[in-house]
Amino acid sequence: MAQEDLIREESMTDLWNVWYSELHQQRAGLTLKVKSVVYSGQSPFQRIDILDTYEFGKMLVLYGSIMITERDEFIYHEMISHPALFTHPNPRRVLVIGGGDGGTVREVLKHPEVEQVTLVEIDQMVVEKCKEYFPQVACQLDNPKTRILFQDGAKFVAETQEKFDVVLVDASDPIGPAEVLFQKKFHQDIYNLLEDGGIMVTQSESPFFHQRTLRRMYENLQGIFPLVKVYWAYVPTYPSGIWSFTLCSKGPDPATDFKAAQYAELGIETNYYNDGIHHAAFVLPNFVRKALGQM
Ligand code: SPD
Repeated sequence: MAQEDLIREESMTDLWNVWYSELHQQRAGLTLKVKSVVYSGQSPFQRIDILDTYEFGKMLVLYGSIMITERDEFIYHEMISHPALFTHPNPRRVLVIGGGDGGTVREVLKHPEVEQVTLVEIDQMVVEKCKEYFPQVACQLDNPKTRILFQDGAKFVAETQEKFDVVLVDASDPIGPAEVLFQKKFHQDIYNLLEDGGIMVTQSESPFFHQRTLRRMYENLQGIFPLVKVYWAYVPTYPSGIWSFTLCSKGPDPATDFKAAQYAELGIETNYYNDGIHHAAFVLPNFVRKALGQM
């Protein structure tokens, strides 16, 4: 083991012995040592905490669930964005539902053909606090190509007359204000506002801990879209570490329509996603295939 990987014993003078624990299924969990509490408050929708941790840097916690940490947010945000954007032939208009931290918008705007990204976030306070405490994540929220609407995402997709090429559902968990973002009616409304050949990606929880949620979403989405594919990424601070996304398409297939030349030419800066991961992420372990009823 490299010397720098060894954690030194904390000295006895370290009296700030505060830990954050997130329980998963009430029977397991993740525990992180906290340096300081940066912010704690209550928005009209949820409790918001920002903690500085030794191992993962600053961390945004909504209603007691970790949303982002400075150290690993890039994985989730790259993986919810680039597989769809390097599959759609010309993603000019992109809609992001949720994602008030701005990480998904940051990744979307690495694609020069995107003319406008619309972020629909229900909780204005999340955007304000992330601009203040996570400037490296929220860095594209003031980009002229970014339009932010503080609205209920489900209401927006049900009522808008606008059309989009790509929709990314960067939801929190299926409890509280985000529960509706996991339901069939919401996904049908997204199908309706997608242009021909449009693509939606939704985060679909942990394939280890949340198999019923994932299976139910997968089956509902198969009833709506002609092509539905689950893929995954490793996110250390999410329950179980393995996290799923579900890509739904009216036409383009991430396996056969990957824009390899454009990927090579663009040379975007990423730390997880690359052309190999684009394909590998769709290869599912057997326990996930079984959970989806594929074997
Ligand atoms: N249990 C954590 C699920 C979080 C998924 N969304 C994160 C939002 C980051 N933009």
